[in-house]
Amino acid sequence: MKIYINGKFYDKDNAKVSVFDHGLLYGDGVFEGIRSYNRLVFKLNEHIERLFESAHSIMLKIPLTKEEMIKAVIKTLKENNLDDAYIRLLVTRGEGDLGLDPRKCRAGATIIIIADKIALYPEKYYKEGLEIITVPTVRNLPEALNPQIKSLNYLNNILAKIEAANSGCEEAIMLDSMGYVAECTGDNLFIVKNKHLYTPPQCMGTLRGITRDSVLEIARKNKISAHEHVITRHEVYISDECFLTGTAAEIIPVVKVDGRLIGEGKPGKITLGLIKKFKELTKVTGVKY
Ligand code: PXG
Repeated sequence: MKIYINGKFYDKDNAKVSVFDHGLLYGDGVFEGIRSYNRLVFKLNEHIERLFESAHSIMLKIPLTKEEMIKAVIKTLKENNLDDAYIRLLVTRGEGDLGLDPRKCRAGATIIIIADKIALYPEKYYKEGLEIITVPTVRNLPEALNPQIKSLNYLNNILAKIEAANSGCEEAIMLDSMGYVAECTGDNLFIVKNKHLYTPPQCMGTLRGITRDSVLEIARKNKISAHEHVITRHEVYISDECFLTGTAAEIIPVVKVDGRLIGEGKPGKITLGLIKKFKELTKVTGVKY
């Protein structure tokens, strides 16, 4: 495996950053998780756009242009010769001192790109569906650390993941401070009711997921009415179908929430149709390498 750090490639054992990097000391940085299928990078421009938006919001200057960043991702993929890959792109605040003041990070940002293979959940869950629960840890307040910023500080989500694991579940529903469904720890949530698709709007402490947007696009193209609407736990419990979306997870059906069976307790028809269309889309769209 060849890992890109600030323009150079390193083997896994030699790919290292300073212990004074503020990405490590404070989670001060931003990231993206991207996938390629069949030598096509899915929604690369959208991921780069979101990375630069996250960086702009936290006043982190990325020392590459968007075009240069795209080239760096493509170069890393070519170097690793993977047909299907998961790409983790990180920009940290860089090396500073032990104080949290980012102005001390004089050397500028560190850019790291790792391309590898991952399957987020065991294959059986894609066929049979996941059981998930709502956890006590609420999603970060947009007024504090906006979930739209894909920052390296993922403790909010990790705490929720721990709570899910403690209850024997793979994923957790996180609510916003008002008690509405925000999202899961690394995925967006959708429900289907009476053939209509619903997902929480991005202002509800929800990341505007790129897979989420692809699903909304596929739904609208296939004449499935799709709505960005606030969702309560009750509405999830009484939904006909439920599924999660994310670059790492792709689209995964949910069949049980907080002990309540969803629909007939197996992956729903609309969910399976969307999975099929999403797979078709990933095979033919993207930036080639
Ligand atoms: N919500 C959150 C909080 C996320 O982190 C998504 C939704 C889905 O967004 P995309 O754009 O990917 O459709 C994410 C992204 C992991 C992992 O290892 C998960 C994500 C990113 C990086 C790693 O579980 N999910």
